[in-house]
Amino acid sequence: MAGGIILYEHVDFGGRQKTIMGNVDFISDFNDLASSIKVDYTVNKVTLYEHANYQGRSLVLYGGDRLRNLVDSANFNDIISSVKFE
Ligand SMILES: [Ca+2]
Repeated sequence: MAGGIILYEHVDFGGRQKTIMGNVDFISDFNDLASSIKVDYTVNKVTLYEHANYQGRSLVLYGGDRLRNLVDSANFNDIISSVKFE
C-alpha cells in the first residue's frame, strides 16, 4: 500500500480490507464500513470525509498514522465515503 491507506471493516484492523491509493470521490465498494485504518508512511496527508465528493465531517491523518478504533479515537466509525490525498 505504498502511498496509500488501508481501511478495515472492524476495529483492531479486522475483517475485510480496502486499499486506496489515490483520491476517491465515492468509495462505492466500501462505503460507510471502515472501523479502523492504517496510513502508509509515505503519505503526506490524507483527509477522510463523511460523505461523497469530499463533503460532511472530515478527519485529517498523516503518514504512519494507525487508528485501531474509529469509534473511540474520532467518532468516525462506519461513515467514511470519500478520501482525498495531499
Ligand atoms: Ca458516509
